[in-house]
Amino acid sequence: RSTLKIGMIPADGVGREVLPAAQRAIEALGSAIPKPEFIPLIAGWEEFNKNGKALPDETVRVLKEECDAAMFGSVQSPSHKVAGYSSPIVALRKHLDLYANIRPVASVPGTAGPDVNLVIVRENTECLYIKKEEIHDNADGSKTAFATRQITSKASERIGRMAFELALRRGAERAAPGAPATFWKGPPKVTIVHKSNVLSVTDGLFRETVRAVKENDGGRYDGVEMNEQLFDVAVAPNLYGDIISDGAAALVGSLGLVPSVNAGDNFFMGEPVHGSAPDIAGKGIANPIASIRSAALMLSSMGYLEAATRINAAVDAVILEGKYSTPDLGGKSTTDEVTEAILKKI
Ligand code: NAD
Ligand code: K
Ligand code: MN
Repeated sequence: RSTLKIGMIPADGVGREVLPAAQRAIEALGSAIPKPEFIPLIAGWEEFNKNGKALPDETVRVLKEECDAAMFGSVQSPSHKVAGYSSPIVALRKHLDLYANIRPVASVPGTAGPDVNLVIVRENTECLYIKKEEIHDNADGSKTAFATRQITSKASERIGRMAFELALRRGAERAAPGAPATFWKGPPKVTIVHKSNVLSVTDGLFRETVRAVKENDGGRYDGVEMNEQLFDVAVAPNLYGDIISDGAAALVGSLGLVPSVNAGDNFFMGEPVHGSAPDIAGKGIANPIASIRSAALMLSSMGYLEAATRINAAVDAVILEGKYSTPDLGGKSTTDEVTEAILKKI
C-alpha cells in the first residue's frame, strides 16, 4: 500500500471538534504509515434536517469503493421518533459489516484512580438494536410496548471468536520483551457478559455459543482462561456492551477518554465511544483523547502497531504530565491545546 485512504465522517456536535484532532495525530506519524489521504464524508442529524437522509448513499459508496479505513465522530439522535430518521452509525455498521465494536478502557499507570485495563467486545449488529418494536392498545385503555431481542448463534460465534483472538493478542503483547506494565497480571481471560439466569433462551444461546468457541477450538485457546466475571476481555451482546462500557468509562475518569473501533473482517472504523455531547458542543473544550486513541486503534487493527503505540504513548505522556487537560478531567485546557501537546510528543 502506498497511500492510506481514510474516510472522515465527523457527523454532529463534538464529533466535528474531535475528529480533526484524530486526523492531525495520524498526519503527525509521518513515514510510520503509508501516506494518509483523508476523504471528508457526510452523515448525521443535521444532514437529515437539510437533505432528508441521515446517511447519504454517496457516503456509503465512497467508504465501500474508495476507502481503506474510516473514522467516525458522533451522531446526535433525537430522543423521540422522527419519521424517516434512523441512526447513521447503526446503519453504517450494518452496511460495512462491522460486527464488533472493540472498546479498550485503561487507566494510565502512575495516575490517580482505580487501576483499569480491560477491553469490551460489543456485538454490533443485533440484540435490541434490530429495532423491532410494537405497541398495543389494551382493553382497559392502557398501552403495552414490546421490543424483540434477537440473538443468533452466527453473530454470537463470530463475536466470540473476535474476543478470543483479541485475548490471544493481548496476552502476546503483555508477554513481549519490553512491554509496558499493565494491571492485568494473569493469563488472558475472556468473560462472557450475560443474564442467562433470567433470559435463559436469548442470553443462554449467546453464552453457550461463545463457550463452544473455546471448547471446539482444537486447543487453540487453551492458554486463554474463560469465566463469567472479573474481566480482561469482556464479550457482550449489543446492549449490555454499550452499558458496561459507559460504566467502565467512569472508572477511568471520563467518556472523553474511551476509544473504540468498529471492526469487521476487512474494514475498520475508529470512533470515540461518546456521543455528540450537546452540553459542551461548540465550546472548543471537548476532550480529543477518545478520538485520537480511536485513530490509534484503527491503525493497530490494520496492523500498524508501531504507529498506534506512538500515538498512545504520546497520549499517556500528556495525561501523566497533567499540564494539559480538558474540563471533563478537571482541567482548563481547550481541545486544541491538548491536541497540540499530544502532537508534539508524537
Ligand atoms: P454523550 O456521550 O454525548 O455525553 C455524555 C456526557 O459525557 C456529557 O456530559 C458530555 O459532555 C460528556 N462527554 C462526551 N464526550 C466528551 C468529550 N469528548 N469530552 C468531554 N466530555 C465529553 O451522551 P448523551 O448525552 O447520552 O447523548 C448525546 C447525543 O449523542 C444523543 O443525541 C445521542 O443519541 C448521541 N450519541 C451518539 C453516539 C454515537 O455517535 N455513536 C453514542 C452515544 C450517544
Ligand atoms: K461516537
Ligand atoms: Mn453508547
